[in-house]
Amino acid sequence: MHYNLRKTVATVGLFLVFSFVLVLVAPAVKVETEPNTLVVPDDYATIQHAINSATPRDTVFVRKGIYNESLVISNKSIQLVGEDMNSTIVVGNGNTALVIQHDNVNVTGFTFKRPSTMRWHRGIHLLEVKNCNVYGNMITSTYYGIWCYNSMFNNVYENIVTGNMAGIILEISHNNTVTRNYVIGNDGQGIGTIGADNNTITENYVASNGWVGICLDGGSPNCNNLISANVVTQNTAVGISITSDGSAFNRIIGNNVTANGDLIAYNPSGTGILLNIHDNLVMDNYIIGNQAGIQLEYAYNNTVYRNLIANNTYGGIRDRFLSASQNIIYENNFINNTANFSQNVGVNVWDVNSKGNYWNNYNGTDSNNDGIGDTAHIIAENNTDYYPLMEPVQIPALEIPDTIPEFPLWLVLPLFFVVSLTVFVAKTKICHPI
Ligand SMILES: [Ca+2]
Repeated sequence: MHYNLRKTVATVGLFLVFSFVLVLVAPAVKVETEPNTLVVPDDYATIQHAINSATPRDTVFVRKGIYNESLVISNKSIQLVGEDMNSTIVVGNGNTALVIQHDNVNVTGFTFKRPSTMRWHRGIHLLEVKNCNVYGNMITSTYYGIWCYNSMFNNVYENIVTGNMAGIILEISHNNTVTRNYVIGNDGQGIGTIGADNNTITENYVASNGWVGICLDGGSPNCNNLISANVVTQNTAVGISITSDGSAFNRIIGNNVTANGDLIAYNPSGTGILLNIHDNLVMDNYIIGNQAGIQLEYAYNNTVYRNLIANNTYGGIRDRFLSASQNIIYENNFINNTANFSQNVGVNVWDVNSKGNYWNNYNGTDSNNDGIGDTAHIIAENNTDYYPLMEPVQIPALEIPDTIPEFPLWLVLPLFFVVSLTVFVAKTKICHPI
């Protein structure tokens, strides 16, 4: 009897305790609320305060103004939206204007700048994140404009990145897209990758950068990247460069690569496309009016197929160190280059399946009218096109959008000239320190 009573009391007690625990736990079950919009400076005096107060999926909306803050988004997925790109300005007062350290963050509508006193400063730093979107911003006067580090599946698009030391850098970052950005007048490289694979760099306007337009280098291998449908023009040394050891299986397709390399003072590196590696594909590009069209340096097993290579002043293809070999170069149009091919002792292949290249200086005949010249075209020692084409190859038209919708050319062109002047002044200062 006593035993049963005790058992009953124990059971009832347990039930009460359990119920109590349930009541305690119930309020902790999260109810998904509608996302809110936090307005700066109406609701919060600083952007960082609003970020700190936001809950996931909220929008922090920032009105026009100049904000001297360095921002960190570290623990939640939010939208950070500026009222107007040109007049919602964040002047970062730390090393970085904005650090994103959480997945699924979107940032748009700002100008990010460096304070005049700070040199080693970054605009937007994506640090170990996924699925973030950075679009419709201007980043200017920083050291790295946009720096993705150890980040994947992010989209960087339709930004204006100008007057920085380097424009957009992907470091140990994979599967990102960099699309329709204006990358103009940066001191060093426009877009660069360092140990980065499987990224897509497409439809960008990459002009007048002080060294290389699009640079796959950084001393680490960069593999399986796609560089397509970009306009790459008037970069001081090189338009598109793949140079780091082990960089393979990258595809450079359908780009407009014009007037790269300093066309006034001879630059030994000056070229439209520079390859210093192996097993990459260069296809359907318009490579016109550069110093050299394509420069090969110790490059081997690359395929150069169906490009228009015209009016380049230091060779259509140039083998700078007499070192390129086993590259497969076929069905290209070589037209009016100062030398269609210069300096070679390595053995390269100039025809595939009985089809070579079109050479505007080939003088042979075609007695059977099959479109292939009767005699081989001797290019250089160890380099012969055995099947020179009588007519130019049909190369697909470039599929490059005329303008980025958000930034029509009437807005960008004046900016471009201002930036060119600024870069020139900045360089003058560096060259002649007081
Ligand atoms: Ca023939």
